[in-house]
Order: sequence, then C-alpha cells, then structure tokens
Amino acid sequence: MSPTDRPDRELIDALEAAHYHPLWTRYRAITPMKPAARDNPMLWRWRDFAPFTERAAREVPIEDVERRAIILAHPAFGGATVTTANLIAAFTILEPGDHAVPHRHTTAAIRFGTRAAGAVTLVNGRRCAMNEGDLVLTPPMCWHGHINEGRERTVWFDAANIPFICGMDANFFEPGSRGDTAFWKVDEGDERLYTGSGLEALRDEPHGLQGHSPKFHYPGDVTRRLLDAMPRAADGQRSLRYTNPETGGPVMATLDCQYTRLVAGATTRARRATHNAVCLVVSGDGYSEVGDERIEWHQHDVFTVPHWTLAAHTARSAEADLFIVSDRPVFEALGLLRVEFE
Ligand code: GTQ
Ligand code: FE2
Repeated sequence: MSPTDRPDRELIDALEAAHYHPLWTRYRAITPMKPAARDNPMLWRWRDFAPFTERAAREVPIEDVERRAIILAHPAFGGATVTTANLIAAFTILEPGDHAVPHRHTTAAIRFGTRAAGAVTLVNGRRCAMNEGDLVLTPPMCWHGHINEGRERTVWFDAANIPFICGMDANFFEPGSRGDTAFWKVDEGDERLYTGSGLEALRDEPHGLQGHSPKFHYPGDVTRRLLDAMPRAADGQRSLRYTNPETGGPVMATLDCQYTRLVAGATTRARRATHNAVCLVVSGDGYSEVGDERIEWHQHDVFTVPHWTLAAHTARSAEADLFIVSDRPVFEALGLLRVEFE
C-alpha cells in the first residue's frame, strides 16, 4: 500500500513496527461473525481402508506394534494429523499375540470395538474386553495398554482429542516399561463396581470425583439392549449418551460419546452445533446431508460433522446405528455450546 492509502497509515506502520496492532484495521478478522470450520465434511470408506489393515499388519515391523494405528487425516489441516477440529479418529490393528507397551497421556481417548473380539484393553489395572460395540475409555493420565489374545486379527475404532490438547500445549506423555509383566496380570478389578446401572457401592470416604467416569468399559450388549427398549423420538431416532455414573455428565471432561439408531424412511432434524463430531457407522447403510454434501455410508465407514455445519441423517437399511464422539463437553464447560435446529 502507498503511504497515503489512508490518513492513519504512518501511525499504523509505527504501531506495527513497535509490536502493536490497531484493532480498527483488524476487528473483522479477529472477531468473525460466526464459526467457520476449516474442514468440509469428509467420509473415509471402510471398503477403501480395509486393504491398509492387511498391509499394516504385514508391513509394520513388530517393534512398532505399540502404535499400529492408522489415523484418518483431513487434508484441510495442511498435513497436520487432524480428522476434524480438535479430534483424531483412527483404526488400530492387532495381530494375534501383539501387545502394546503401556503408557499414559493427558489426551483423552476412547476405543470402540468394530472387529475386536479377542482383544483386551487394560486401563489402570482393569481388564476390559473389546467385544462388538464395546466402548472403552482411556481417560487422561490413566495407564493403558492392549493385547490381542485371540486367533484372529482385530480392528477397533479409536478417537482422541490430541489436536485440542496439543493446541493448548498441554500434552504430557509417559511411556511405561516394556518388561512390566505385572501390568498384564489383572482381572476386571473395580470395573465390577460399575456394572449395575442405578446401583453404587456404598462407602464412607467422599467420592473422588475425577473429571472422568470411574467406569471405563461400556459393553455393547448393554448399549443395544437399552436401545431396543427406548422409544423413538419424533424424528425416528433413538439416541443414548454414555454417562459418568457418579455425575450423569459426560464420560470425560473433554469428550462425549453418543449412540444413535436410525430407522429407514425418517430423517433426523437438521442440526448444527459449535462442537465437532466424528461418526462411526456401527451397522447398516444410509446417508447424511452434512453442509452442502451428501455422504453415502456403509458399515464401518467414518465421517465427520465439523462444527457449525448442518447435519441430518437417514437410514437406507431398516435400521442403522451410529457411534458418535465429540468435543462437546469442552464447549459446555466454557459456556460456548450453541445448538440450532433448522
Ligand atoms: O492406542 O493408546 O490412535 O495413545 C492415538 C493415541 C491410539 C493408543 C491412537 C494413542 C493410542
Ligand atoms: Fe494412548
């Protein structure tokens, strides 16, 4: 710009040279009218992904097996390892006998069993089986590792808020020791205390409310039984939320998990929210209108609903089940949650 493009040009230049920014030239950029997700909605098809599970199992050296996860990376984030804002989603592949070195981190993560029967995740000294539709939490700073004790390759879906925690530069990571055999020699342990819905062990000491659920393992058969019993909402869906049994709140301070069953012939109300979501197709076929895009999905496909993007879902099969993980509790806790229906 020429020095005379505006009367205050010399002042602006002087301010900038001294590390000040005038608000009057920047307010539009620094106070946007509404959220604008960097990423368009994206689908990762299981059909396209499946060959990579085969290749990862064969080609990734055994010493790297502690991390044989393949993350779904949206190109809108310029090469950063991000699925949608704040979140990553991945599939973890284990060959029979593979086990991961235990570790812990401040990132919150979940796993959801897709083809994982025979695998086990250990969380803070509790054995959590990974059957069809099982949700396992690995809350912040809880030790976790996993092993495939079966005879078949296992694959599960996982999600974590690595981009959020790294954006805050609040990630701590502690590796466990490779030779820690005691880590693996545990049973369900205190997980048994949380298997009776509506029942709680009576104790004298105060509850150590931890910012995450004391229950780590949410078996798929229990989820499906509750859904079978639930009435349909006006738009046909049945949706449940996984909760912290001590508070009724989200399972972790920064991640929320939901399970939705759609019926053919009904479309959910178009909805947008300030938080981000990743949807795993647990079963069935259907399509979702997300923003300007129509996403056709099938079993074990994964798609995103970026923040402030309208989304409506429709089953093509008689029923279709979606597992949805989001960063909603962050927005809720900070007074930033906004939800609108079209
Ligand atoms: O297996 O604990 O996909 O720490 C990303 C981070 C999996 C895990 C991921 C993790 C893990
Ligand atoms: Fe981890």
